[in-house]
Amino acid sequence: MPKETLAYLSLGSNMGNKLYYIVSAIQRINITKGVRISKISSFYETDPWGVKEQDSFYNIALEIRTTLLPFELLRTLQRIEHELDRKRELRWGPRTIDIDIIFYGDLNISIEGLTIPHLRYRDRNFVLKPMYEIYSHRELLLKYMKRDSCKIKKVIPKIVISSCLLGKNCNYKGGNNKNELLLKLGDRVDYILVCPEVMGGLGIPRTPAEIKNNRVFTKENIDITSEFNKGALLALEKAIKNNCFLALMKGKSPSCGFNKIYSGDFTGKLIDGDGVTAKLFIKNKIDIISF
Ligand code: PH2
Ligand code: MG
Ligand code: MG
Repeated sequence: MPKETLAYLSLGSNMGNKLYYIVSAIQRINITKGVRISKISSFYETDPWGVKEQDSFYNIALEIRTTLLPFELLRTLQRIEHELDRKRELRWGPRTIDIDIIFYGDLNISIEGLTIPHLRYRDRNFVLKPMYEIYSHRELLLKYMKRDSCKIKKVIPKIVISSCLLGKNCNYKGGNNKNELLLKLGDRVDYILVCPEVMGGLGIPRTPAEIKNNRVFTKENIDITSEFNKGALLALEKAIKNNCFLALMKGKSPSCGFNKIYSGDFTGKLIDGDGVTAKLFIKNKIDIISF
């Protein structure tokens, strides 16, 4: 086993659905081989630093434990930025997602394209403040914080989530699909829990269901499309009431699945498509991240 190094990352977004980009980056970092997220800071809404004429940012910091070498980590983070629509344009200008390495163990290097510790972290409260929550030598950060007068405000974003992902026993088997990363994120966000199938009146446990020709059938071939439609509408209503534009949804499911769902033959095969609630969310401009 190669040794794990403690590293700190700063994430920022100020284009499109900022919350979607930040949480997507968290998910992608966490599923990277050789990287696991050990701490997540609060979310901060921050005044633009550097170039003033742009939208405000969302910023957070992460503590990770990684077996990747610094340049491997850098390349991984750049790949994730690229996957999340990052275009290299104006310096300090608008971006969908920026993922910077602040510390990597106690390494000090400056080579082409990579300086660790980050060259400007000491001048930036949008890096220091989130880091302060999760860094063990916090006094070190405190003395720099006074230099920067840019406004920065802690926020607790509201995010819709499939209840089963938080460990609620509401899936069709009567079990759950608990996700440790999402439980950890729960300290920093306000989750709006939905289980569209239960909201639509179906029981726990229940007969498995899949989508065929745009309708939902149980394995016993009973059409339960109306229950799924009802649950989807109630889930949408809850999202809208709470002003949510991001949903973390259980993958492959006939209600919550996004991009991939089961084929309708009960063989375990996946096809391109969306669950009933996922489809309604997309139509109503609620972005989905699939877990
Ligand atoms: N990133 C920049 C430039 N300015 N300002 C804030 N508030 N947050 C950022 O993440 C940020 C910035 C370039 O990386
Ligand atoms: Mg940056
Ligand atoms: Mg960067």
